[in-house]
Amino acid sequence: MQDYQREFIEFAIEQDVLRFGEFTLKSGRVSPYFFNAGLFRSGQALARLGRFYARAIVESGLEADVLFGPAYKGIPLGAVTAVALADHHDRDMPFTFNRKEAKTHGEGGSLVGAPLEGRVMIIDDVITAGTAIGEVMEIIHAESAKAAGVVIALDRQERAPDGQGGLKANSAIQEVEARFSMPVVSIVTLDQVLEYLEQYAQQELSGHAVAIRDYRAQYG
Ligand code: OMP
Repeated sequence: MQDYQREFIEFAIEQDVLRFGEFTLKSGRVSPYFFNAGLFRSGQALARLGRFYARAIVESGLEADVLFGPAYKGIPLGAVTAVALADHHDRDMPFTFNRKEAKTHGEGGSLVGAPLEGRVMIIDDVITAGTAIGEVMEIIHAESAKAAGVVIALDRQERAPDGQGGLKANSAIQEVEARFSMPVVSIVTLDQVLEYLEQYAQQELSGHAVAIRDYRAQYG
């Protein structure tokens, strides 16, 4: 794990974004941890978050023509990433987001910002089963654009629920990569969160690693 990844995990815990307990996921699974990106909620936290996303993009070597932040949570994430790429990496990339409901007056349509064309880099929060990303791909394909990849904060490294994808031995992310022929890049993975809890965290936090390992054995 690189230093910036360890710093990101510390930052997420400090901001209460990464929490431990009992959480029911969109997929119905009951998870011993949850990552709520909506709790990065001050100017300073968002600025710092953008720098982590930008760093992950630069480290990945992924190239694209436009950044896309899917509604709702991807909108601020995409915006802060675009700002950080410009401010810290000298990359001034076009940025687009979508509305969930298409507007029928004024500028019309459901896309706002730069045209969604060429290679699109999707900025999102978390992929668990890969359901949300399927919807985003429909928007990109409707514009005849091509997905360059997805950048997320946390890869939960879970299997897709039965009945989705088909390659059951693979993780939901591997299925997303195979189905849409694009890479998924994350700032951190669950393995790195576990490594952090087991090697760097205070005792009151390191205890959560046991429950997470059990969960991973079941769904990972
Ligand atoms: P999938 O659509 O199943 O890949 O789940 C991704 C979505 O689940 C995210 O966009 C969130 O809305 C939500 N989620 C989190 O935000 N954090 C988590 O730790 C877990 C989930 C989840 O419900 O799986």
